[in-house]
Order: sequence, then C-alpha cells, then structure tokens
Amino acid sequence: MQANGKGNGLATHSKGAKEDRFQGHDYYNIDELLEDDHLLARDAVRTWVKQEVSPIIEDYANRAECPTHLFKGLAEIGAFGPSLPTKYGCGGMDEIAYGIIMQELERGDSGIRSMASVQGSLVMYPIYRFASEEQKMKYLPKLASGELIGCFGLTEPDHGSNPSGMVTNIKDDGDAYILNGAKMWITNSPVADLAVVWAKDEEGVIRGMVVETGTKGFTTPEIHGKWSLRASITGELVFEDVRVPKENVFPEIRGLKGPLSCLSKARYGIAWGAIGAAMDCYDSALRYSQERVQFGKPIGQFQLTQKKLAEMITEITKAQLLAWRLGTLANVGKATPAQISMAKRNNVHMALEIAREARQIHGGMGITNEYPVMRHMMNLETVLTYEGTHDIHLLITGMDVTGFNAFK
Ligand code: TGC
Ligand code: FAD
Repeated sequence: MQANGKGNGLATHSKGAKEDRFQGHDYYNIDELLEDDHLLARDAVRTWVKQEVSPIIEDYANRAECPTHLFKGLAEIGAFGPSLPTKYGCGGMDEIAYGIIMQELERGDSGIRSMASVQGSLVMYPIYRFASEEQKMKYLPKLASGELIGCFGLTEPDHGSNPSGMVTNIKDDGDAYILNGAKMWITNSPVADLAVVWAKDEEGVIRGMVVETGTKGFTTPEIHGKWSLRASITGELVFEDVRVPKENVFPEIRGLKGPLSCLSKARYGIAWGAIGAAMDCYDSALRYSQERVQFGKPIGQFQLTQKKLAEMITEITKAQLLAWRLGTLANVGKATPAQISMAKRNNVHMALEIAREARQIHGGMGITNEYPVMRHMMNLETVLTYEGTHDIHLLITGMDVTGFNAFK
C-alpha cells in the first residue's frame, strides 16, 4: 500500500486485509535488560497479533463488534494469567513477561488487551488471591484455557471514581446470600460465564464473590454507542434477588483493598499495554513520513515532522524504562500502588498524545481506517478513564508525595 493519500487504500481495505508492517522500536537497547523468556513471549505474541488481530481489527472496530473467537487464541498464547501459577493452568512467568504480553496485545488494539486484562487480572487474579482452594481448582484452569469467560463488576451507575460509595448489596439467607444492585461499564459482561462482583454486606463491608451468569435474576445487557474500544464488548450487570451460594463468596478479604489490589495488577498491565499502542502509532507515522511526498520531498525531511517524531520516540523510550523498572519492582513484590498509578497515568497519556501527533503526520489519511492511529486514539480515551481516571491517578501521586488525602 502506498502512502499517497489518493484514496485507493480505502478501496483495498474493503476488499480484504492489508499487510501489517509493524516493527518494534527500542531506541535505548532495552531488549538487553530483558531475559530470553521475555523476548520469546514478546515475539510469539507479536506474531500472533500480526496473524490473527491485524487482518480483522479494523473491520470489527468499524462494525463495533467484539471478535469473541479470539478468546480461544488468547488462551493458547498464554495471555490469561501469564504470571499466575502453572498449578492452575496459568503461565508461571514473571511480571515483566506479563507486561510485555499486554504491550504486544495493545499494539494490536486496546480492546484485545482489555479482553486479556479483565480475564487475567480482574477475574483470575482475585480468584487466585481470595477464593478457597476448591473454588480456585473449579474456576482457574477453565478460565486459563478460555473455556470460561469472566468479567469484573466494581463500577456502578452512581459510583465510578468513588467505588466505596457502592450500593450493590448482599443479605444473608441461610446457605446463600441474596444479591441486589447494578454494575455499569463492565467489559465482557454480555459474553461472560461468570462475574467477580463486589458488594456490601449487611454491616456495609465490601465483599467479593463469583456469580455465574446463568443464575436466576442476573442479566447482562450490552451498552451500545461507544466511539472508543469498539472491538471490546461492554455491558451492565443487573442483580434482582440473585442467590449466591456462600462458598462463592471470598472467605477472608474485606473492604475496598480487595478490588483495589486487583486494579493494581491490571493497571500495571495497562502501563505496559499503552506502550504498544504508542509504538504502533509511531511506527506508522515514521513510515508515512518517509513515503509521503509534499513540496517535492518526503514530509519526514521537514523539521516540524522531525520534531514530532523525535519527541514521540523520546516519550516512548521514557515510558519503556518506567515500565521495565516497575516490572523489576513488581517481580520482588515491591511495586507500590502509587508507583503503579504513576506509570499507568504517564504511559496512557503519553500514548494518547502520540496517537494525536501521529494522526496529524498522516494528514487526511490519518482519520481513515487505512491506518491504525485514529482507532488507537479513540481507544486510548477509554484507557485514560478506566482503571482509575487520569486525574484520580494524579491525586494518588499527590497524596503519596504530600501525605494529604484530596479524596476525603
Ligand atoms: P482508601 O481509603 O484510599 O483505600 C481503601 C483501602 O484500600 C487500600 N488500597 C489499595 N490496596 C491495593 N491496591 C491499591 N491500588 C490500593 N489503593 C488503596 C488502602 O490501603 C486501604 O486499605 P485498608 O487496609 O486501610 O482498608 O480508599 P478510598 O475510598 O479513599 O478510594 C481511593 C481511590 C479514589 C484512590 C480509589 O477509590 C480509586 O482508585 N478509585 C478509582 C476507581 C477505579 O479505578 N475503578 C476501576 C474499575 S475496574 C475497571 O475500570 C476495569 S477496565 C477493564 C478493562 O481493562 O477493560
Ligand atoms: P466519574 O467518576 O463520574 O468521573 C467523571 C470525571 O470527574 C472524571 O474526569 C474524574 O477524573 C473526575 N473526578 C471524579 N472524582 C474526582 C475527584 N475527587 N477530584 C477530581 N476529579 C474527580 N468498571 C468496572 O468495574 N469493570 C469493568 O470491566 C470496566 N470496564 C470499562 C470499560 C469501558 C469501555 C469504560 C469506559 C469503563 C469501564 N469501567 C469498568 C468503568 C471505569 O472504571 C469508570 O468509567 C472510571 O472508573 C470512571 O468512573 P465514571 O465513568 O463514573 O466517572
């Protein structure tokens, strides 16, 4: 495909998939900091994304449809719970391997990374951390293999940034709890087999539980009309007198630190994932700048284009180093929630800014689905908001450095 802006690319796209010419960018030789396992995982997922995601993603995003057939492939490449133990059918790898897998998936599309983040970090991780051994053996191997799909219900219509205000609740009823309430903006809910749900008990204490979607009184209506994360399916969770067996309620964990510790795991993955989206935008813009000719020379020869590209690779390199260092801390259990917030906030914002600059470099072609940049840009608006908004993460950093809590 020529970057000539004559519109022939759009026609070609409608006839079939176009070639994915992405190549990774490693300006500071960060690969030398990685182990062989990390590089193997990175290359395997990159190849899978080129084969399975790139040829179809523009079409699915265009139609606002989730490529649910990819759940099986994601399981096969080990994207579900890569750093959870092999005993439960998971990858048994370290946190850097987990991060790099998220980077490569989000290079394809943030929605594909979301499919894996939710399953691995927000469904399997809480079951691994908080459920009984019997429940772990019941659910984790089937979630790892993609036989079961899960979702995570924390956000409510009236409680997004402030989940401690949640009103979804459980009441004791002998051998079960009766669950009532509603959750909003739940990734994967309309296609899920089970949900990890957070609700208040009769003392007002937040508890976590697994609720199977076939249960009477439990519905998962889809949310339509998203201009962002269009290849990801999002819905509600509605509970009307749903009986949840007591063995499905996590026995020990109490309070908001339960769901927030799952968010730490997922936010860490997003800090890596956003680098993938940024690299894809940079890669596309760099190539376009070398091929697109205006005023008799490639636009990459103009200083203003070089400024954009030089700043992009600088920001990507800084984000890579931040993620790598965070990964080494996470590997020894020393990554704090505030450090994770800083990396999620910085790297997602960096990716969104790069997507916007890359869109400009592509000129008019940048708004089409001939190039991935506008899709990444629209996706990143969601990534900036979910898992804690950009401003909430700033306030977490502010609280950490000043000691003053701006939320109370
Ligand atoms: P606060 O009093 O600060 O904390 C309550 C307890 O939790 C502990 N804690 C954490 N623990 C682990 N990891 C973290 N990140 C933690 N942050 C706090 C804290 O130490 C305390 O423990 P304890 O023992 O004293 O009880 O709670 P707060 O009510 O003041 O809230 C603070 C705030 C605003 C930072 C928090 O509510 C927050 O992070 N809000 C943002 C909500 C959010 O991120 N929602 C995400 C929903 S899930 C989602 O978006 C999935 S997208 C899926 C996809 O990828 O597709
Ligand atoms: P609000 O909390 O209403 O915030 C609105 C604005 O007010 C934001 O700019 C925010 O930063 C600002 N604000 C709020 N409080 C403060 C404050 N104290 N100081 C300064 N500014 C403040 N949730 C789940 O539980 N599970 C999921 O799987 C999931 N998937 C999602 C998928 C998508 C596509 C989207 C869009 C969201 C998803 N979410 C999910 C929900 C997501 O986590 C919330 O949207 C997010 O936490 C923000 O909540 P809110 O949308 O209610 O915004």
